[in-house]
Amino acid sequence: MTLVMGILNVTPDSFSDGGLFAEVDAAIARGVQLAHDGADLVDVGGESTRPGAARVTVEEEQRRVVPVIRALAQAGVATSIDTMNAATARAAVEAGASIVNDVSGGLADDAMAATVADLAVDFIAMHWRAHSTEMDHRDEYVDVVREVGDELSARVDALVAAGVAEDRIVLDPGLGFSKVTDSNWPLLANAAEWSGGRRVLVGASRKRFLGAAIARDGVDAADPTAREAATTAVTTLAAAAGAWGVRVHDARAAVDAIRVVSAWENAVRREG
Ligand code: PMM
Repeated sequence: MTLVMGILNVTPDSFSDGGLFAEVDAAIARGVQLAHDGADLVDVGGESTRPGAARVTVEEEQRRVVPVIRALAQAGVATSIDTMNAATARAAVEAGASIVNDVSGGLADDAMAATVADLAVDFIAMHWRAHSTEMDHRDEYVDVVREVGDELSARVDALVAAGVAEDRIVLDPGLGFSKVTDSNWPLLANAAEWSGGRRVLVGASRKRFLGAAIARDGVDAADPTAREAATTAVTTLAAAAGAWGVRVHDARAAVDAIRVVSAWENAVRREG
């Protein structure tokens, strides 16, 4: 069955009210809640990758995520680390994370591939062209499915050359990353083509392209929380298409959708 990865961003705009400890405590509570809601895994990130977001230092990133991962591990909650930094990936795995999720697929930090090979954990390689400040200008494709497939396949080759076991690699189309609106749908609809049969993670939750699809009178397409039903529709279709996992804010809704897909599939009459 498709796995549910619950999103836990420890990325406050400022620590001015409450400070880092309050932020970390709130994040731990949220992670436990996600697991309680049925998330198989909680994806902990300390650096915002929103369009236009500035980068944080590796030290600051680790101050945010490491205590959260350690506390969740103690609470029996499985985690992945959402980072582009090899040093943070290592610190997070040492604190208990079991998967490294890199939105740059190893491109942002030259040390990532060798670090993941050494850590011997699963690696989520997302399709990525540029950092958040410039990614919206890199939505340039003639054939998005073929180009994303080729660029991901080049990442797989580089990772394997650095010693990462091929079956440790999960591919992700990077919805919303250098893909403004229309570029996202062909990737969702043709995952078998660009993934070359590898495990696929889909991260559509509350993203802008869903807002564009549901926009009409009475719907605030700019409000991310108005995109929940659309997110669940994508989860349903991704699960039916055999996705390995979905990365979502609302774990309960995703689990419900995946259970429905499973009940439906179990009821299909097969010959023989
Ligand atoms: N999206 C975001 C952050 N990390 N990781 C993977 N593997 N796939 C994604 O699509 C992805 C990600 C940005 O979304 P958020 O700001 O809602 O966390």
